[in-house]
Amino acid sequence: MKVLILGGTTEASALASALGERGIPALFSYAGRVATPKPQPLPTRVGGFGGVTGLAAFLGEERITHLVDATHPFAEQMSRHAVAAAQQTGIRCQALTRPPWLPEAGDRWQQVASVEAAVAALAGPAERILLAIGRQQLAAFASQPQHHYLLRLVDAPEVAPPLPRHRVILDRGPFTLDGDLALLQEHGIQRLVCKNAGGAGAIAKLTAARQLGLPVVMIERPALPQRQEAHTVEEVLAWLTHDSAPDSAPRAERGV
Ligand code: 3Y8
Ligand code: NAP
Repeated sequence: MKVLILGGTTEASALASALGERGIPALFSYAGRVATPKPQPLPTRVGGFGGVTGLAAFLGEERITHLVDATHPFAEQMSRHAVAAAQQTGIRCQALTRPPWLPEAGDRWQQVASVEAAVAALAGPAERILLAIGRQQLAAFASQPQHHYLLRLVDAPEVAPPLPRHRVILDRGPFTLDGDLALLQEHGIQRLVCKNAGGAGAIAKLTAARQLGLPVVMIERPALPQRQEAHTVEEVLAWLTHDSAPDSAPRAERGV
């Protein structure tokens, strides 16, 4: 058995630790989006594969037997490529993902379907807005220049974002409730924009917004291809163990 983890999330890191502790042969993969990605307890590669063809070739060259797509729910293209490469090569593939957040009593969410819809939702008088969607999609908000944006980024942007009034804070999650409460209060934030990432790493800002009674523009997830999904590391380990059992056919099929 040899596992390839497509990483970049808290769940991917937890799976990497579990495989490392069990001595299960595995590789970890980052896209190379940030300058210093978190070190992993597995051999790690950084950078794209070169599309579906490149990924399929990599799976063969590295003799991967199991592909785990533990990328972020918004990493749509990587997830589509993982499904396609697994189909092409016949290699088993499972996604490790977390359920979306759901609004609770006291939440003031405006759920939108895309970044573009989130931009449109900001039409109106100037506000102080926490834009907690990272770096890649900031330019879209240039069409709502009236706001003062607080941008939380992992790395300092090479070029200033095209937002006339903005401030950058550099921070990498997982985030804490105390930290996010202080951030929202210190900067007088009046509205948040974020992605429905799910998971524990970025939920603090939503709890803080609820406590402060702040509205949230929540960008819902893109549709992902049909695939086998696990929500916990234990489910992935069971899948790997079951698959590697000497005769992994279900008992009923073994006629016992
Ligand atoms: C490079 C690798 C771990 C993983 C930690 C999780 C939690 C903290 C919360 C906010 C939201 C955001 C952003 C975020 C979170 C975890 C997780 C998560 C959101 C790192 C990491 C990589 C990235 C890429 C980066 C994106 C950006 C998105 C910042 C590592 C730290 C906003 C997503 O500058 C850039 O180009 C950044 C790009 C993709 C979204 C964007 O479009 O800008 N993540 N984030 C991965 C790679 O190269 O393959 O160093 O850990 C990982 C984590 N970021 O092991 O503990 O599991 O989600 N990441 C979002 O959710 O909206 C921050 O500020 O509140
Ligand atoms: P994406 O748009 O779905 O993927 C774009 C391309 O980036 C892919 O086609 C692939 O390039 C490369 N890629 C993506 N993830 C990779 C990985 N783990 N290993 C190797 N190559 C990868 O991806 P994204 O949304 O930019 O996310 C990039 C990384 O950041 C992922 O690891 C993801 O888990 C992490 N992340 C993303 C978000 C987010 O909000 N999108 C949040 C937290 C963490 P090729 O086509 O050349 O193979």
